Amino acid sequence: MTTLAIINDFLGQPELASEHGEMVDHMLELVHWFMAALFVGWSAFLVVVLWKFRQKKNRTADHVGVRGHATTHLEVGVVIVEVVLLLGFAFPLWQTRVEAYPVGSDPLKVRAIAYKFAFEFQYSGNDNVLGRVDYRQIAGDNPHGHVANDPASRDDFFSPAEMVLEVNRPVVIDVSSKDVIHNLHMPVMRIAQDATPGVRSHMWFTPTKTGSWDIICGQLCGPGHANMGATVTVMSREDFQEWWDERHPDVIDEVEPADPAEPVEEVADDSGTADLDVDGVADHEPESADASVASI
Ligand SMILES: [Cu+2]
Repeated sequence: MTTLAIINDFLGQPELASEHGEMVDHMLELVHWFMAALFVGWSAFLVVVLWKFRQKKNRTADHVGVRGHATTHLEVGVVIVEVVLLLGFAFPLWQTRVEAYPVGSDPLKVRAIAYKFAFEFQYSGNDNVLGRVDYRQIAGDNPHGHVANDPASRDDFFSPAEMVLEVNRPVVIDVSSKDVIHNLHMPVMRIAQDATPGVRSHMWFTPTKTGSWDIICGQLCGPGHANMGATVTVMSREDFQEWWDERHPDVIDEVEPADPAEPVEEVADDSGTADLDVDGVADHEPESADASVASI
C-alpha cells in the first residue's frame, strides 16, 4: 500500500520502521486532509457572514436568522465523513491489531521498566518466558524486584537504556513502571503505551528496518521528564543473535525451561495492595481489547 503523505511530510512525520505504522500514517494523512478542508470551509464561512451581515448593510437585527437548510446539509456531510473515518479506517486498524496479536514462542518477549527518569529492558532469555517482578521485593540488591523463586527469571538479562530488537520479528513488550505514570513512546514505530504502576500493559509490533532511533517518555512525569529516553536498535537476525549470546547468562545450561502451565508460588500479600503485584509469566494474551487498542 502506497500512502499519500503530503501533510504528514509537511508536518515532519519521522521515518517509519514498523509494519502496522503504514496504516497509522494513512489514517493520520486522511484526518489531516479532512481537518484542512474543514479549516478552509469554516474560514470562508466566517468571511462570508462578516461581509453579508455587516452593520452598514443591516441597520436592524434580523431575529429570525437562517431560513435555508444549507447548514444542516453541511453538518450532516461532516457527520458522514466522520463516521466513514471511524468505521472505515479506525475500527479496521483496531481489529487488525487485535486479531494479529502474536502468540507462541516466536515473538520476542521484553519487559520495559520505566522509573524516574530512565527505561530499562528485561529480556526473557532462551526459555522465552519473562521472570516475574514484584515491586514489594525491590531492595538495594534487587533493584527490579525479581521474584527469587521464579525459575523463569534465572536466564533473564537486562539492557539498560537500549532496547534491541530483531528485524521482521514481532516483539511483545510488557510495559510497567516502578513509580509514577510514564509512557514508552517510539515515534518511528508509531506506537506508545502508558507505563502505569500496578497495571500490566502490553504493546506489540514488528520492526521492519534496521537502525537506531529514540525512545521517549510520552507522559509528563517530573523534573527529569525531558531527559527521560532510551534507544531502540533494530538488528539483522545474525547481529541480534550475536548480541543475545553475549548477554545471555550461562545459567541457561543448568535450568530446565519453565513450564508456563505450572503456576509460580504467589508472594504473600501482607500489604493489602494486591494490585501492586505486576507479573508477566507466560501471559501475553491481551487482557482486554483495550490492552491492544492502547498500544496504537
Ligand atoms: Cu517519564
